[in-house]
Amino acid sequence: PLIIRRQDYLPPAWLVPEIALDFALGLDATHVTAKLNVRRNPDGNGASVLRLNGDQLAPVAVRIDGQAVNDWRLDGPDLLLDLPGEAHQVTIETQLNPAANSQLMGLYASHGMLCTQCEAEGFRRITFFPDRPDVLSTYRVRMSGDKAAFPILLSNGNCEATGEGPDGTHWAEWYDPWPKPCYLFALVAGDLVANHDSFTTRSGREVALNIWVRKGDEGRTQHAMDSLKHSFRWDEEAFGREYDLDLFNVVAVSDFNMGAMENKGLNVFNTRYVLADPDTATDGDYDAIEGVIGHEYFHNWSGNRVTCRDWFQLSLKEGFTVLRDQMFSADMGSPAVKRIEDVRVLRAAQFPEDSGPLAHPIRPDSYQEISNFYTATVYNKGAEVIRMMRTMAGPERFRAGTDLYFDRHDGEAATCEDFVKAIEDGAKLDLTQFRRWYSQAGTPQVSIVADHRDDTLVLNMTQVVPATLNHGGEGQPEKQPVPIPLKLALFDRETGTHRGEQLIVLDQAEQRFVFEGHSRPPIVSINRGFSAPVAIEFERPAKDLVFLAAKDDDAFARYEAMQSLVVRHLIAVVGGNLDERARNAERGAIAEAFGAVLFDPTLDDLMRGELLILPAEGYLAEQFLVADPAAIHAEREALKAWLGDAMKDDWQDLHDRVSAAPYSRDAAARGARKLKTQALAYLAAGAPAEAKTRAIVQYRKADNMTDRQGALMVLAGLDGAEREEALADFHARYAGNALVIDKWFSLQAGSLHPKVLEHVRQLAEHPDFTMNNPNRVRALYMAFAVNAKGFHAASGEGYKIIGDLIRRLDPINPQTAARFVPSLGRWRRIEPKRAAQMRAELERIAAEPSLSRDVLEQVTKSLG
Ligand code: B3K
Ligand code: ZN
Repeated sequence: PLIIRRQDYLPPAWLVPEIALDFALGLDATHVTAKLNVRRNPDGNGASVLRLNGDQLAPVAVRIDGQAVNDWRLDGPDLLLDLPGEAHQVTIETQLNPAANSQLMGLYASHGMLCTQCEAEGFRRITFFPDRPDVLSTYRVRMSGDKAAFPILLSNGNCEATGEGPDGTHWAEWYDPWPKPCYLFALVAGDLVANHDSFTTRSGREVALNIWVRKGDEGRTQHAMDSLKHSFRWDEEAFGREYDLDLFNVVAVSDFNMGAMENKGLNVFNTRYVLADPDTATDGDYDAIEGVIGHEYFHNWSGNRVTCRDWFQLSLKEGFTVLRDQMFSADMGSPAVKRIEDVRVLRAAQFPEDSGPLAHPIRPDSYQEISNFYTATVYNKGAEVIRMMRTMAGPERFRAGTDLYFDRHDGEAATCEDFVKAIEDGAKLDLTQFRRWYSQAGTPQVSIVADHRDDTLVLNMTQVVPATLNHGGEGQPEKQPVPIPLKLALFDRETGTHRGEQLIVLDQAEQRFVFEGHSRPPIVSINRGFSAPVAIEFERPAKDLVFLAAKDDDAFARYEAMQSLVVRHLIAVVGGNLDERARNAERGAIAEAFGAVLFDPTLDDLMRGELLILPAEGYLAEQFLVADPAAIHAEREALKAWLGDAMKDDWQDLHDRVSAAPYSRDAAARGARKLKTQALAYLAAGAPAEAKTRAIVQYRKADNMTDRQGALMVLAGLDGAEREEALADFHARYAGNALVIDKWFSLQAGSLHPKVLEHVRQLAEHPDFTMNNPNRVRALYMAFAVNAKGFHAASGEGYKIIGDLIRRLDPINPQTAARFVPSLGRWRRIEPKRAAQMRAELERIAAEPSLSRDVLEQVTKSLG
C-alpha cells in the first residue's frame, strides 16, 4: 500500500491562483469544464510537469492556452501535463454521473438534488486538479440546468448573475473572492426552500442568512437559524472574529457521510444537524444542532481563512474548532454539564482509540487513506490539547495568542507548529516540551500517592505515556514525559472547605508536590474541570470519594468522584475480588452517594442527571488489560437493578415530580426530562413491572420526542405485547420522517432485549432499511456495535453481523464502511474466546478480493 508521510512534504511545483468552473447539470450526466490559471511556484522544485489529481475520471478534452492537446498522460488516476512556460491556462473537460456516485464524495445526487462533498479528497472526483490544501484559488462557478428540476443554484461566495437558457434551463454565476483550497468548494442544485434571516456584524455588514431544506421541512429550521445567529455573535465576542461575505448559506442533505461541511459561505449539513421541532427532536438533538452549526460556522476563521498546509495538520483546524464549539455550547447552556458531556465523549471514543491498534498522535506521521484520520483523537483530543494551553496561559493571554495566530496566518495554509508558535509568542508561554502532545500517541497514565505527616501533605506523582505498538508501522515504543496541567484543591475534611484552587504542572516522569499547613490529611480534589486528558490512579478510601461526590465545588470533580466510586466497585466485582458482605457494603455507599445527589437542593436537574449516570461499558472495559465484556455488562446491569430496587420509592417519587413539569426548552424543563427517563431506566432494571406501566403512560402522554423516545427505549428492552404495540405506533406515527425512523432503528438495535440479534437481522430486511443512506446504516449498525449485549454475544453472531456489514457496504460507501472496523479491531483487549472470533471476522474481511483503501488500512492495522 502507498503510505503518505508527513516528513515527505514538498511545496507544490505549480500554483493555481484562479479557477473558473462551468457545470452543465444533470442527475446522471453532468459536464464539467474547468479553466485553471496556473503558474510556477517560486518556492517549488521548478518541475515543468503539472500533476493534476483525479479519481475515477477520464479527461474528455484538454486544452493548454486554448489549444487542444493530446500529449497528456495518466499516472494511475492522475493527469500529467508538461508545461513549458511560467504561466498557462489549462482547460479540462470531464463528464460525471452523480446518480451513480454512492460513495457520496465529489458530486452526487440525493433525492433529486445535486450536491458536493470535497473534503478531504473529493474535488478530484469532479475535475483534475492539484487536490491539496496548500493550493489556494479564487473560484468563479457557472452552472446551468433544468429550471424545474433545479430551481435553486448555489455555490461559494456571492451570486453575481443569473439568467434563462434554452429549453427550460437557467443558469447562475457565483464568485468567491476569498482564495481557498479545493476541499472547500461546494455546489448545490435542487428544489429547495429557505428560512431567510439576516445578521448585522459588529462593523455593520449585513449578512443574508439562508437555511435551505426540502419542501415540507422548513418548519423545522428555526433552532438551526437561532444557533447560527448565536454563533455569529459569539465568535465576535469570544474570539474577535467577524464574518467576511454578504451571504451565508446552509443546505440540509439527507444523504451525507459526516455531520456537516464548512465550505466557504455554503455549509452543507446532514439533515440531522439542521431539522428539529419538539415533536421529532430530542433535547440531545437540539444540543447537537447548536454545536454543529457553531462548529461549521467557526471554521470560517479556523479552517477557511487560515487553512491547513497538508492533511497531517488536520487537528490545526479540527482540534481548535472543536474547542471553539465546546466553549460556545458551554456559554449557551450549562458550562458544568457541557464539560462533563465532553469528557464522556472523549473517554468513550478517544481513550479506546489511544489504547488500540489505530492509535495515532493528534498530528499523525503517516496515512494510507486520510478519511480514516477524521478521528476522536484528531478532533477531541486535539481540542483537549489546545484547552490545556488555555488553562496554562489563562483566558486573556490565550486570546492574545489566538489573535496573533489569526493575524499572522490569515490567508495562509498553516501548520500545527505555526499555531503553537503563535500561542507561545502571543500568550508568552514556553511550549517547548508541550509540543510532545502533538507527536506522541497514547493517554498518559498518572499515579498519585498521598503522604501526610505533621502538617505537610506530599503528593508523589508519576506519569507514563504508554507505548503504542507497531501495528502497521505507526508504533511509538519510547515516550517522553509531557507537561500535565492539573487543577487541584485540598479540602479540609472537617470544615468541608478549601483555600482556593491551584494549578500544578506535572512535567517529569516522577515528581513530588509539597503542601504545607494542613494539620489534618486533606481530601484531594485533582484534575478539576478535567484540566488534562489523562487517566489518574489514586487509591483512597471510599469515604473520601463520597465526600467529594457530595461536596466538591467543581462540578466535574464531583461527577468524577461519583464515577470513581462506581468504577472501582465494578472493577472489583468483575474481578471476583469482593465477597458478598463487601459487595453489599460498597453498594450501600453508592446508594448513599446517589441519595445525596437526589436530594441535594443546590443541584439543578440537568447536573443531577449527570451525576446519576453509570460509567459506560466501554470506559469500564478500558480499566482492564483484557476485558470480559459480558461480565462487565452483567455486573453493571446488576448494580443498576440493585439501585433500581433498593431506591424504588425514590425513583418513583422522582418520576412523579419531573413528570409534572410542562414542556419548554428552558434548563429546568430539560433537566426534568433527562431525569424522567433516567428514573424509568433504573426502575426498568430493578422493578420492571412498575417501569412498564410508567413507560406506557409516559409514551402515550408525551408531547415531545425526548419523553417519547425515552419511554420507547425502556419499552424496547422489555418483553411483551406493549413493546410491539409501542414500536408499531411509533413507526406509523412518524412514517416518512427519515430522521425519526432512524431513531426507531437505533432504539431496537441498542436495546437490552434478549433477542436483539434476531431483531437486528430482521431490521436489515425491513423495507425502510437501505445501505445507500449513511444515517440509516449508522442508525441500525452503529447502535448495535456499541450494544455490548448484542455485539459481544458469546456465539460470535454480533461480530459476524458487523463483519458482514463491512463487506457488503465497502463497495457502496467505503468511508462509512471503514468506520465500523475499530469495533472489531479491539480484539487484543478482549478475553481470548471472543478475541479469536473478532480476529476471525477481521480476517474474513481482509480476504475480500478488492477492498477499498479505507477498509484495507483499518483492517490490516487492526490485525497488526
Ligand atoms: N470538515 C468536515 C469533515 C469532512 C470529512 C470528510 N471525510 C466536517 C467538520 O469537521 O467540520
Ligand atoms: Zn470541523
